Amino acid sequence: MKNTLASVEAVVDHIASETFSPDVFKETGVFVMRNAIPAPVVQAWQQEWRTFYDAQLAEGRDVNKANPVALKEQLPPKLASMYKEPVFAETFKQIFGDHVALYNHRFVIKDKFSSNKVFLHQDSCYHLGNLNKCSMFVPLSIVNADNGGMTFYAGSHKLGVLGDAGEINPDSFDFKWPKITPELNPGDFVIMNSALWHESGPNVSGIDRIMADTIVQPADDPTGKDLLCGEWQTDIFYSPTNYIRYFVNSRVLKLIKYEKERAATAA
Ligand SMILES: O=C(O)CCC(=O)C(=O)O
Ligand SMILES: [Fe+2]
Repeated sequence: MKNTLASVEAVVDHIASETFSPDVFKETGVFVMRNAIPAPVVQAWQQEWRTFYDAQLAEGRDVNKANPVALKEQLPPKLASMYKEPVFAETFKQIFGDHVALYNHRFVIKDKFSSNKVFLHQDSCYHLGNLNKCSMFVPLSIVNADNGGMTFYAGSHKLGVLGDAGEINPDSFDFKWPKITPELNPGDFVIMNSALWHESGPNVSGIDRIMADTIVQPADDPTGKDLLCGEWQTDIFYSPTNYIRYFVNSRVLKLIKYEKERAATAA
């Protein structure tokens, strides 16, 4: 039984463990690693976050209009290099093999400036390079349904990329994926296939939900930024930043053009 809804349902209760299971992850597209990061390491990150937040964010920040939860401000060095903690490479080797690279590292937070829900989507349609990517979400706060914890549609990565970018309508399919909203504590982390559908509710408890969101991929992808382990398997590199420059004409360029025309007409 492979690549069916039943094969997802058979393992969905094994989605969280202190030991990573590549077989479960293959079926579900999501896995929760429990107590995986050494406590002193997590405490140092939490301390760094508090100092950074109080000094630079608490009084107001430049909320990202395209994606309010995605923090725009430059992270301090200790938080910018979190992905180098060895447990991450050890886990991702089991998915991607010996050579693992970084695609992107950022924070996604729900504080008083970005407490709203995030609509159901998959991330792959926003990525450059190869589609064989995973996110890891590393909480520095508690995470639950009340402070906007993420919900994952286990198995939905099996459908691959749906052809457009935006809010998915789960009712447009004649099957339903099991939904899970894991409670997380600092020290845990979540691994998610980038094609997996996910969403999150509003933060109604008022306890800030703080997570790093790191995207990793095999080291043969030319969009890699740094190595987690192994060696580069490509000699060609290019940057995903400001990707519209790679097009003469495109959907995004058309939207920009239409928006400019609309603004000019309205004026
Ligand atoms: O922070 C969240 O709840 C979800 C963020 C997310 O999925 C994204 O930015 O792609
Ligand atoms: Fe996402």
